[in-house]
Amino acid sequence: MATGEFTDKVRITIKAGDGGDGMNSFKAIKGKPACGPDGGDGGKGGDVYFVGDKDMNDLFSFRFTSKYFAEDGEMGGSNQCFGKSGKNLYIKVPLGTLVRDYDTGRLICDVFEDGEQILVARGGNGGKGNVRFTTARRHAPNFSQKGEKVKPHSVVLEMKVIADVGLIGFPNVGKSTLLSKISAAKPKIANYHFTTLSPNLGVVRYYEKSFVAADIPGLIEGAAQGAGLGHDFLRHIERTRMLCHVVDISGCEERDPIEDFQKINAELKEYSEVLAKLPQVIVCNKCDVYGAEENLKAFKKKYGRKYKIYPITAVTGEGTRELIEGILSKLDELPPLEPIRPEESFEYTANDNLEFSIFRDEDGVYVVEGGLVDMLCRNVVLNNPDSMQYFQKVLRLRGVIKELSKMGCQEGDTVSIGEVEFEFVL
Ligand SMILES: Nc1nc2c(ncn2[C@@H]2O[C@H](COP(=O)(O)OP(=O)(O)OP(=O)(O)O)[C@@H](O)[C@H]2O)c(=O)[nH]1
Ligand SMILES: [Mg+2]
Repeated sequence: MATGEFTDKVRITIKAGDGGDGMNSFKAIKGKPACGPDGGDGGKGGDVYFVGDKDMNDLFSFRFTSKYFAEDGEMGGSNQCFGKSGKNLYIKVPLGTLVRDYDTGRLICDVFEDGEQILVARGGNGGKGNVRFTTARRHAPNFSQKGEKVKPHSVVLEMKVIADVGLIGFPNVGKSTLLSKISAAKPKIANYHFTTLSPNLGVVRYYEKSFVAADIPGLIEGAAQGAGLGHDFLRHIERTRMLCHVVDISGCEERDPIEDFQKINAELKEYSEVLAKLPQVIVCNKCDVYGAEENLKAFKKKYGRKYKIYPITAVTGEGTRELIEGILSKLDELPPLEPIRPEESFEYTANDNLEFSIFRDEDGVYVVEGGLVDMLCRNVVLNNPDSMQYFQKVLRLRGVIKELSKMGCQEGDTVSIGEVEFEFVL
């Protein structure tokens, strides 16, 4: 969603660096024919990390750049020189950013702490230079290995504010005024609905204790279905430990505070069980307005036993001290917020896909495709017997041969795998 300049969900493409190719070269000494092999290894590709940054408030900056690629490794050199590794890429995101794979929706990580670095895509390994293929039998290998190529991946970044307390209530009830009184935050305050258009965070300090409060845009009836600005912002209070429900007790907008309170709770419930279950304290604001006293009495009578109720006047700050103390003691009873851990740790790598598929083309050739083929192409050198042996072994182990037979492939039929074409032998 993007409201004004606030962006809390974006899709970007990330890619770790490719590994550099290994070098295939021979020592050159003036006046002599080529001597021994001396091709060095290619460098490793750079990794991609996400890094938590407490000073970022949203994902706005990602609207201008959608591709984030780490540097590739350099090719190996002659004289056994290693290729330089590609530089890692560190992508800064606000705290509370969930990273998901775009295609599968799978959660990759939750960037939760300031400075936390999470590896999400591993750079490809460099290929080996020809010098590394020297054996007792093979003195002059005339081939080298290619670097591992890695694929780009589409990921979705979704930010959910992390705060101890979420301030909720109808528009214009004084949520932002309250936040500005109890913290150093300077949210926009005005006498009309939907003054606040994106979440504001404020740190509330009280002697040696503190907590973070989040002020979100006002909610209205139907918010859970998207009325007003509500729905999209409700998720920003899902990662809070408790809610501070602000009610305009003066009823100055011809509204009934009790009804207001019930309507908002109904919206929370409709949006998610998580929100409905969060502990709440009630703030009855605008106690300075004529008529507030009477409403407060009725409100306390109805809810005084079930909830802690704090009458305040946010504009003057009256009653806020008791409120802060009340919130702090409630927070003491509640567990701390925890990051959402993916079921299994996961990162993109060059070998994350060794699958294959086979189809028969119009000439009757069996064509094998997929990640497995890419891997084979990198490691197999045509016309080299050792290499071809390895190739056949992999085909057998990975079930390619079995699958070909199953499809009716017979001795003598042509099979095509990457650059290799051969006659099928069982
Ligand atoms: N009389 C009186 N007015 C108040 C009090 N607190 C806030 N207001 C006024 O109420 C109006 C709305 O205040 P905001 O803090 O912007 O309200 P909000 O709940 O953040 O509103 P939205 O961001 O639109 O949801 C402003 O004109 C404030 O000056 C109070 O304690 N007493
Ligand atoms: Mg506001």
